[in-house]
Amino acid sequence: YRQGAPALLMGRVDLQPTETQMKKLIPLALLACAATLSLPAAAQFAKPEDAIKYREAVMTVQGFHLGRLFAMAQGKIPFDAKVAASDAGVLADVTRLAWTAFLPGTDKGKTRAKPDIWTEQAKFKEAADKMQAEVAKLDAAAKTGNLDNIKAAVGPVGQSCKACHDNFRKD
Ligand code: ASC
Repeated sequence: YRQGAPALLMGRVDLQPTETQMKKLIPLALLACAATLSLPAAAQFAKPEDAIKYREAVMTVQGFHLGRLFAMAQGKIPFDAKVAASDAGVLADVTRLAWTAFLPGTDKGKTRAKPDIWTEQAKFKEAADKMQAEVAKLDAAAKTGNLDNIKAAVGPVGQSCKACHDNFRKD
């Protein structure tokens, strides 16, 4: 900022000093991320309720962005290619998050999570992987900017959500 701002004030658009500073920070930022990811998952949640709240928040965000893609695919709201691409990109990122929050012991209390998540772990992981694979296809479809491609890809994502909910969520 200190080096970049005067350059801007002098009418130059060269932001190289700021970029250089940013680049120096990248390895540090990556280290910080890696350190966080390598912590035991449990250390990220002080209480079981926190893990439950976290995964429900992730589901809410997923539902919002998928819901908007469905609304566009079904013609309920106008199609906006940029919004659709952004929604699918958000989904591709956010659908990675909930899994660390399905900790053993978090099937108790205010949750609709079924014990099967922990007793049928391979099946649960398979459902999770399927959903993420379908989301990856939706992301690729949305990046084409073509509504027909999105229409074809959004259904299988919804089905993969539903399959997991049917098997692993209490109603
Ligand atoms: C959604 C959403 C889900 C799935 C599921 C599909 O938009 O929030 O959980 O699709 O309802 O059947």
